[in-house]
Amino acid sequence: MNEVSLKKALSSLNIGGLRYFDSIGSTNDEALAWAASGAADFSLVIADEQTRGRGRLNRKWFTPPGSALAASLILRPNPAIHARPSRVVGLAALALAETCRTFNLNPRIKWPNDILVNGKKIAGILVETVWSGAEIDSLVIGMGINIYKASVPPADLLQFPASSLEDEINTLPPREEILRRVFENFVHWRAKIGADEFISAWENLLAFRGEQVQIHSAAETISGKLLGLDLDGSLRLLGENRQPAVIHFGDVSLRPSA
Ligand code: BT5
Repeated sequence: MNEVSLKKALSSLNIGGLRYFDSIGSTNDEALAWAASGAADFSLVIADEQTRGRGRLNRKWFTPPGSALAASLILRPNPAIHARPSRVVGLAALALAETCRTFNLNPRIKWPNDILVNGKKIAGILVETVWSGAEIDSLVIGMGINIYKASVPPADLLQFPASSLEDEINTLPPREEILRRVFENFVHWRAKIGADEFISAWENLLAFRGEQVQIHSAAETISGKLLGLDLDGSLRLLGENRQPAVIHFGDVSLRPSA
């Protein structure tokens, strides 16, 4: 993978710009700085290796060289995204899940930001915002996808089991081709982000739907049956006392109840 092969693979998409790195700290950090200095809509930062890849809550994201995809996409919000910016994590999740489906896999979205295949995490999403006063200037959508087996971190670094595309399917296309599929799906769903169909497609892919789950945050743990999504992408649960509960995005993690 290099800048030339990426530009060629992505040539049918209307990308705003591309910065490719053999090695970088974090593609999201580079994209946040580029967005703040005026990057065009749909500009991409892609790296072969990340040395300081980030998850949420300053957790680490493992991206060893030659094994994974680490990409950050800069979005300039349109009116539909300004109206419901919290749907953007769903946009990335749908694009990644539908890419897995092109390999005949049966992906699930572990709300809010993980893609599971056969119950194991294969990709993660980190959405960050560049503000202009109280307005969103741009969104940076970081996506890490485990392609080859070497991308899967050792089990002692994980709170949740992980896998790679290579572990799940027989024949893998080049990484550039996988990225092209991700961004094609992204373009498809971005055009529908304001529609009800968007929420139902996202909801239909949720992991643990209809099952008992626990939502952990620093402040509390909430248990309930996972029902689906609200219009802003918040998670709807039926609490143990049969009271409905709505979980907003934030630093929460979802686990199936033991
Ligand atoms: C995420 O965080 O899942 C978001 C990951 C986003 C990574 C992309 S790569 C491109 C862009 N640039 C960045 O710097 N970041 C983004 P979270 O839900 O907090 O999960 C993090 C946890 O996942 C870690 O604490 C590990 O337990 C586990 N983990 C780390 N690397 C992993 C990997 N390659 N595959 C599966 N799990 C991993």
